[in-house]
Amino acid sequence: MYKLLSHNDLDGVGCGILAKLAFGSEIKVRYNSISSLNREIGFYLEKDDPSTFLFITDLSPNEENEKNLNEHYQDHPNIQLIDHHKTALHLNDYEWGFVKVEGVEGKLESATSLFYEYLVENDFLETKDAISEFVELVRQYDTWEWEKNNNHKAHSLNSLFFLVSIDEFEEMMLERLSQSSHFDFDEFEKRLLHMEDDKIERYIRRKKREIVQAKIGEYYAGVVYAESYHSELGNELGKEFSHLDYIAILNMGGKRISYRTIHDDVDVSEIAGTYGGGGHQKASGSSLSEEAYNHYVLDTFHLEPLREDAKRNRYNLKESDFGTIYKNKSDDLFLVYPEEEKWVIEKNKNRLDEQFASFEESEKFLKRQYEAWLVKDDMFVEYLIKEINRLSSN
Ligand SMILES: [Mn+2]
Repeated sequence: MYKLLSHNDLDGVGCGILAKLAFGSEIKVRYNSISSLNREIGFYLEKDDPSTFLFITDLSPNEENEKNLNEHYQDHPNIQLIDHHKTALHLNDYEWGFVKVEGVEGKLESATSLFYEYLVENDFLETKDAISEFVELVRQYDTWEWEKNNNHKAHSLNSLFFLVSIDEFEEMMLERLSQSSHFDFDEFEKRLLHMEDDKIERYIRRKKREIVQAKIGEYYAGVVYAESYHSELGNELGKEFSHLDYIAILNMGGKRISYRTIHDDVDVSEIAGTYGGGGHQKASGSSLSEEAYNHYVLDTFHLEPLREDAKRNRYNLKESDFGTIYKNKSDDLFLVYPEEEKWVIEKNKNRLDEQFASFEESEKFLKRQYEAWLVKDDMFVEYLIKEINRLSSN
């Protein structure tokens, strides 16, 4: 018998689907959240027949289970862990661990792509176009390469994953992958996915107007309430407000927090760890403990939302030699401009002491300290006219 413990997201379930294609009724598959994996590993070690071959994909055990699994492996070498998260690289020290973040030419791996290779190499599964195409869509979604490649099909696959239950999704995909020569959506799904896309877009637009900024510990966080689309939100809000270190997404009903960052130098698994949670460098979660409640809810409840930068400007542009104008909620006006190889900021015509090596740094400072946003062209023009009038009357 085989058993697979995998993550409950698209990449994790992708592994489960491949496992079922390869082993059929010979494999038992259990999908887990990051936190429930260790309970399942404990269950395997205590209750399952020790001859059961265990796969773990897209997730990694805690330190204690890492030891327990290794002990088990000494007597029963029937464990294979396959993961692609940087945070799991230390598991490569074990014979049963295989963790690879990047493949050739910097291609980012996913658990599904690694597991597919493993199954094919070990003759558990034969390659087939439909399966390879499915695996590639999962990989692109999980690594967000789809966005760079503008591969909307990958995003749609994840939307479909959330539109139905995991069981239904598994069943649909198993049928499609075993019967079709190429992977595609049918006409009904395409229409449904189109509507779903619009819905996600509207949802994100609304959340952009609700997010508040808070300094929590040493980090600047964006705090927003949302029950759905956490990956999309984390990514979109992270890019819109890139001066923030990370986005905290609060699910009040579920009493959970998701932490997402788009930055390589912020590790949100550490932040989740301070509230008893965990996860990966760019995506993690914790429960909403009393301490977390105080930091993220109580201390931020009175705050006004951040404002987005003006989008369709032709004159008030970032990194302009003429200067760029920002405003904050107290109606202070800021001018950012280059001066002798540095970038400087004026606040209501008074020069701030700080100097910056790049425009990005000056803007980050401005947004962190003052929650300022890029104003629309009409305000920029108004400012210029006032300046000209002032200069000509002198
Ligand atoms: Mn993954």
